[in-house]
Amino acid sequence: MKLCRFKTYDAQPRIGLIVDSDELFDLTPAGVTSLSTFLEESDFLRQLEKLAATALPRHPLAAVQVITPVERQEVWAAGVTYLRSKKARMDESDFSASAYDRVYDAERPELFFKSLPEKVVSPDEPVGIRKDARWNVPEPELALVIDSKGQIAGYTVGNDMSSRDIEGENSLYLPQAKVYDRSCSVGPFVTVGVTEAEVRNWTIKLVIERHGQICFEGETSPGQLKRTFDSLVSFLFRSQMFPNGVVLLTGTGIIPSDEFTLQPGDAVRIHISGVGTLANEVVEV
Ligand code: DO4
Ligand code: MG
Repeated sequence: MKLCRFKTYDAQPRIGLIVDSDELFDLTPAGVTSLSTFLEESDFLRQLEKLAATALPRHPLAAVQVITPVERQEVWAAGVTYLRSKKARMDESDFSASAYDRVYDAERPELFFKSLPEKVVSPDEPVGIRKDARWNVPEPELALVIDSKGQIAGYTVGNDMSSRDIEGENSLYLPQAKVYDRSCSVGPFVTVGVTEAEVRNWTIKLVIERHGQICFEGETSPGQLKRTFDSLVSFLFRSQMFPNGVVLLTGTGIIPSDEFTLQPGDAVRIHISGVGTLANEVVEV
């Protein structure tokens, strides 16, 4: 089952249950007004089954604006969780190569703060590349939607936009390479009621179009992720509370070749087979 946040003419965010690929049920009249609060409830899956059999208003998906499922959660990210990412970081940086090599094998993962909730970019809104960077890429990542108790409630799509030249120059510049205006997009749907084993069989695809032509495409699978989801979550929750829950991007396994950099106007599409497609155009910020 998939959930989303959406807006109609009244511009108030509403909560939707995706019925099929074309339509959603509006859960708001049934009292579901906050996605993260609903996902805190231990029996939310049972409630969803009942709600799916209730007469609720339906909307064609094409007639609503789907917005990011992130409400009040911080967004964090894991790095160097795929072999492809370790290789790319070591290639881009003489300075920090051994740090990336070590963290890939270490017990403690790399975890970094990515975005305040209010700065998260919704599907179909522009993501940013920094004016002062010359080597920019999207990072297509499976995102875990985690409740305040540290339980994984669902899965969505994240884009960890990154400036590789800034990151490669000095690892102390990582926050500037990763955190700037429009650097994090999350959505469109949250898939619930699936196991980690099922999610590991999904595919993640990245397609970048420039002037209507595909200029990069790549594919991986969460099955290639070196760490378990629970181990990432348990490190994130060590000595830290998330009263509103948290969204964790789990790292990228798709990195364009070193000659590639994004340009303003590029269209980025990240498709995760069990969730849907997160699409954003690129602007300079
Ligand atoms: O330190 C580098 C961050 C790597 C990252 O964001 C990733 O592997 O996805
Ligand atoms: Mg990343």
